[in-house]
Amino acid sequence: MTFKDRVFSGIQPSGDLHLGNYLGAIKRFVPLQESHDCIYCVVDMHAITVFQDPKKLHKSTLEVAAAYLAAGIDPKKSIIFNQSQVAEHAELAWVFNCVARMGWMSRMTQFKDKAGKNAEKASLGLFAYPALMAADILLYKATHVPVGDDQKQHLELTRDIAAKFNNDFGVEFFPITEPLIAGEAARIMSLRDGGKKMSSSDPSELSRISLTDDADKIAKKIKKAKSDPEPLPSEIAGLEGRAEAKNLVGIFAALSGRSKSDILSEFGGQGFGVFKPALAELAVAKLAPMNKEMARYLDDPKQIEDILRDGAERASVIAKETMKEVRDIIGFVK
Ligand code: AQP
Repeated sequence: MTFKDRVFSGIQPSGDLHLGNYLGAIKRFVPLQESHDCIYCVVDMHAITVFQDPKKLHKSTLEVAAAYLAAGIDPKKSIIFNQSQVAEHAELAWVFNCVARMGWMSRMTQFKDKAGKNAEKASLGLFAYPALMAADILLYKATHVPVGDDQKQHLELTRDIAAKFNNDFGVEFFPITEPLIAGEAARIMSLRDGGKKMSSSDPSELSRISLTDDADKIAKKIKKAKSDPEPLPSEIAGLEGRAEAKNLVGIFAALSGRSKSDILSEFGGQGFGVFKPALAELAVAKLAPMNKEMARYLDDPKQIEDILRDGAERASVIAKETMKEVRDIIGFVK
């Protein structure tokens, strides 16, 4: 069976949107609109797997939607909506809770990282998160999912769930989704520790550049970013064992749309005293227009809420159709 090419991706409204979210996900969502039907979701039900202050959740949901719009996602062409407005996400997630195996879920490294030593106190939702993510994607029979490298394991689980559902019921109903993970920005690392990914839950604000940071903050964070005393190499091989240098060069490459080797041929032999100001200037130039656009959208929350409601209505049409067929396949009486 062939499936219509369709892209789905989402971002949690769980705090500061950062450069990793932008380069690893949002920026890549935009050009896909030219070649695919795209559905971009603000995954608020994922966010509540850890407690969220209701006022902050509301504000962050509008911020993620504003970031989508400011980056250039066209709400007429693509669907932009928040997950909780389409109840079928939760319904299909339950079905997938019954398809996925405990052993598969127990191997998810993100749960282990986020729950840490306190797994007993983590919510059941945090454990089941990847089944909800599979439901988000497969509800729309999405064939392609642009995400950062940290989501690779969850995408593999989505493929396993689709294959097991198809196999258990003897159907070819769900596609085996392809992850779209590539490029210099697949994993942006913390500015304070090149061994950790840039993340909104890092307690140090200096570890990440937020999409709402002004020019001064961006410049300060890049100036304080961890580096090393050596000059930059002229070849990529010279970045081995230099996690922080590799990360900063990767950020430069992703922001400028150039390759790492191109950046090194320009900056090879120069120290961070030269490279960091150039990176700060580039980051400010690339992020300032987006920052301004986000603020403009956020000045009119009603407009964003209308866009999300309209998107949810359009998403619901597809979601309802899928769930109707899923209920038939499973044998639920209607
Ligand atoms: N550091 C990163 N580099 C590249 N891509 C990244 N993404 C996140 N961090 C990086 C990508 O952004 C999209 C949305 O991610 P999410 O909403 O699932 O949030 P997350 O991955 O949980 O992001 P955080 O900031 O790291 O949150 P916490 O701290 O809660 O874990 C995804 O496509 C993701 O790959």
